[in-house]
Amino acid sequence: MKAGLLLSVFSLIICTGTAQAVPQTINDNFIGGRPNYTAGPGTSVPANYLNYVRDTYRNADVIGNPNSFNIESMTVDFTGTNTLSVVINSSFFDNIGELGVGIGDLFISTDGWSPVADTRDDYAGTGEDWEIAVQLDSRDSLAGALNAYNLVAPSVVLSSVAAPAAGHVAIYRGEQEVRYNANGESAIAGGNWAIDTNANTLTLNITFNNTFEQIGGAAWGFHYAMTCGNDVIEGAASNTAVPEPSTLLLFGSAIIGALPLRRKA
Ligand SMILES: [Ca+2]
Ligand SMILES: [Ca+2]
Ligand SMILES: [Ca+2]
Ligand SMILES: [Ca+2]
Repeated sequence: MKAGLLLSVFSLIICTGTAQAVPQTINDNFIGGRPNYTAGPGTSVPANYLNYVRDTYRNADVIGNPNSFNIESMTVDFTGTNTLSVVINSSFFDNIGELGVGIGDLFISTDGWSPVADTRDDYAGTGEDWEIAVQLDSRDSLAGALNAYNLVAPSVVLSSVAAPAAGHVAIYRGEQEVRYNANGESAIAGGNWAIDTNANTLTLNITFNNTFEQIGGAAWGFHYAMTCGNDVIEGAASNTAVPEPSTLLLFGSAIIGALPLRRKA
């Protein structure tokens, strides 16, 4: 007896079981509170002008020209157990220095992100507390080193603008965390940053001394604004690595040929 020929072909593909970091994009849905103004020298403003400014700009995601100040998004990528890259997309990165406005530092929460439900009421005194500040060096250039610190309140710089010319008023979003000037704190992370004026991005590469697990929970929060706070972005990202699809088996069976059974008498 000769059995029919049955040829079964199967292939086996085994993916590595290592976890894979997935970049997480935070879109700018955060407005932030406390529009404010600075009057030029000798400029008088009507009584209750601050209330007028706050009412007028309460719904404004961007105060001023969006082509100069709009922040679009932030992409957070936990690329290892202690390395993190953050890319911020903003038209501002092609307009640095306009009206005296400079690039900001990055603020991180290591225990989640809980903004005021109506973010129009969220400013430095409300919403999430930031545990870590990432301070850029050489802020007047387009690239440099950076250090991160466990945040202490006195080192936080809030949003402001330079006084405009006499007879003018500059409106901005006040009371937002924009920079950090460490004063003797020990760095908990180092790294580098760079602006790309074609892509309109600021990229921060941050390497922590300890692992994310040692530093905080799985859910983190992020906050960024230029020094005037004219647009502010906040959002959440998880440092829990996403496991790749577990061992993946692919069976491809192919019957190459089957001959009819023949029996000997
Ligand atoms: Ca925006
Ligand atoms: Ca926090
Ligand atoms: Ca806040
Ligand atoms: Ca915003």
